[in-house]
Amino acid sequence: MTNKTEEEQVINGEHEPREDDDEDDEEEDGEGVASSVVGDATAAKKKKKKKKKKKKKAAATNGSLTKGTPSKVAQGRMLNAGSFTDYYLAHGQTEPPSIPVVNLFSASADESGNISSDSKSLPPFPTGEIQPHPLESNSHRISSAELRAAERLQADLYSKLRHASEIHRQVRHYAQSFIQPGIKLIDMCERLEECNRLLVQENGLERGIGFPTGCSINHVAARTHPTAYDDVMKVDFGTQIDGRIIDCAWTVSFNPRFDPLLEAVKEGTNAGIRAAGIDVRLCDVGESVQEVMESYEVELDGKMHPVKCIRNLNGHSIGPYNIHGGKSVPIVKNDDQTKMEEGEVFAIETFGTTGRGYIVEALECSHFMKNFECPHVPLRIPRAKKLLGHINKTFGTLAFCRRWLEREDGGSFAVNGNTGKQEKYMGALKNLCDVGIVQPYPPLCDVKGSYTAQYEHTLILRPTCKEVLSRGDDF
Ligand code: HZT
Ligand code: MN
Ligand code: MN
Repeated sequence: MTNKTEEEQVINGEHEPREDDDEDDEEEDGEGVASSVVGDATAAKKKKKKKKKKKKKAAATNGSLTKGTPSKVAQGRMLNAGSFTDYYLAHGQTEPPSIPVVNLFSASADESGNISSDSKSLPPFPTGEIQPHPLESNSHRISSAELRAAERLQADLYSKLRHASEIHRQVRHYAQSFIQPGIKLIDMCERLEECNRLLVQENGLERGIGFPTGCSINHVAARTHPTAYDDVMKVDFGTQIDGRIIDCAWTVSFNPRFDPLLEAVKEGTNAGIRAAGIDVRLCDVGESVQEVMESYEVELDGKMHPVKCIRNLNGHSIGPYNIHGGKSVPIVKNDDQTKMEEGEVFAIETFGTTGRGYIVEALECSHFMKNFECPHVPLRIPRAKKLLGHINKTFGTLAFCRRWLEREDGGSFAVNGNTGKQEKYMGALKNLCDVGIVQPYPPLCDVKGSYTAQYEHTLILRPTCKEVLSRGDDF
């Protein structure tokens, strides 16, 4: 595992993605492979004959369980002119959005089922999409009065997750209205994050942005920052209320030639969501994703490309203030027998590619996060001590990026006012990474010239059902 700050990566010339990677050398490519991804358990089985499958160029969208119907919905260009107006009107929001979502909805019932008196007039935060737990052994759950009673004790948790989800939907609706060909990506991220801060009523660790906005182009699958405009862009952002993080992402493209790629990945994610549930083995989720996603192909410049799952990327469980709660959800067939459990929150995210289906860490690193199980290391270097103090109070164990450190508020106005800006912090950041307190999360790249897409939703495995918290009418 590489554990280098961006300074080192530039010195070592690792800021350029490798171009010599190909199908033949990929398995021994240990160096530069993300530490945050599962090992390639499929390597051995990979060579077995591929099931002959009918490839689809397009199929049903919008989470429909029916497959095989050609889609008439343009992928990645989700809004028609004026459509966001209707969405906001329906929810009492302004256009552009300006009202904190807490003023439009209320926390719903408490554990006794009572609505608190100060919020009688407001509807509860909208519930996500409800799906039954998939296994036969759990079919009783959906109608169990006992389990429903157990859920009432979790009303406060669900309310926070739904609150964060509604903010995510409104922020992304706004983003979808202003993302246009030619937009400067740095402006896109800042507008999106500004809206996120406003609707969540940013208040330091209590409420805020969940992690830095990912804005990753073409062969770069995740975690990059805006640098240039091109064709297939993944937008990945989060919102957190009291440490309860909603992690949700979609893909934007303006050229319809990429529609089959986007649809393959959207349906791959939907297949993963359908497969998820209490007692379900993680390997079975991966297999469901792969089955659906790899049934698609995409034609680019007269050449057919099979859509491949990026096999060393995965979804993950989410804990309070912990974006990676400990379990990884594979997106290919593998042998992980670990089961999903009642009460767990998962980000189901899948990535598809026209490339080799395997990513490496490359390019300059902009995303960082404290190790959740952080070693206690006495720091002697004053700058490192000061930066760690800033990170602790501003982000805690939430992810952050260099762009936030360089803001006047250092990442949170509520915490730092206008005097949070970090100066000459690079050496200190490298020091914190070297001693293992902070982990760098460099961009994840497939081969140059390839195109990758991503869709991601956050769900919770409630006792009676699975709730797809971040589901919207967009994806
Ligand atoms: C890490 C650092 C961040 C978590 C997934 C992810 C964006 O790739 C399975 C285990 C933000 C998030 C994360 F700055 N990662 N979801 N959305 N990134 S991850 C991962 O590190 S996948 C861990
Ligand atoms: Mn994400
Ligand atoms: Mn995620």
